[in-house]
Amino acid sequence: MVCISACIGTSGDGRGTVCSLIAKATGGRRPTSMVSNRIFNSPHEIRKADMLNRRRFLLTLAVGACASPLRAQTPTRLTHQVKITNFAFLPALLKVRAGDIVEWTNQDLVPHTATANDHSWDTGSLENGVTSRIVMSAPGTFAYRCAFHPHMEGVVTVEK
Ligand SMILES: [Cu+2]
Repeated sequence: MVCISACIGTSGDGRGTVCSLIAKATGGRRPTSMVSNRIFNSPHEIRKADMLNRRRFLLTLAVGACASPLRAQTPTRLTHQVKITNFAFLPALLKVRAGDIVEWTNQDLVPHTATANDHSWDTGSLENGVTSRIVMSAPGTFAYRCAFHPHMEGVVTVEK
């Protein structure tokens, strides 16, 4: 339904980008030429035919716009999992895309953290079995460690 509303505003002249694309896809038919050349007996009949055509047009619009590649380009946000086990981050090196989520789960009996060395993010103290999620919105290379056990190190690389 979002697909329809994006185009209704310009359906009058058919000059909107999406509208003209759809007009081409539907054989050049535009909303303005929706009432065909047949003779109508009353204004009521014209209105009825117009509405039917309009409905058919919107249906075409919805199907066409929703199936367009524009929709497929929507980036997908991925979730990456890092286990904290035996005083180590697994995997220690992680490559993600900006907007992705990294999830740390502590499987050790003692608490750990995943704390960026530049302090741009921090899971805080994670008890055994606890998971913390961080959205990696800023691109860059982030070395991190456990605040309690600094020898525990990892790197998250965030690509644009
Ligand atoms: Cu630790």
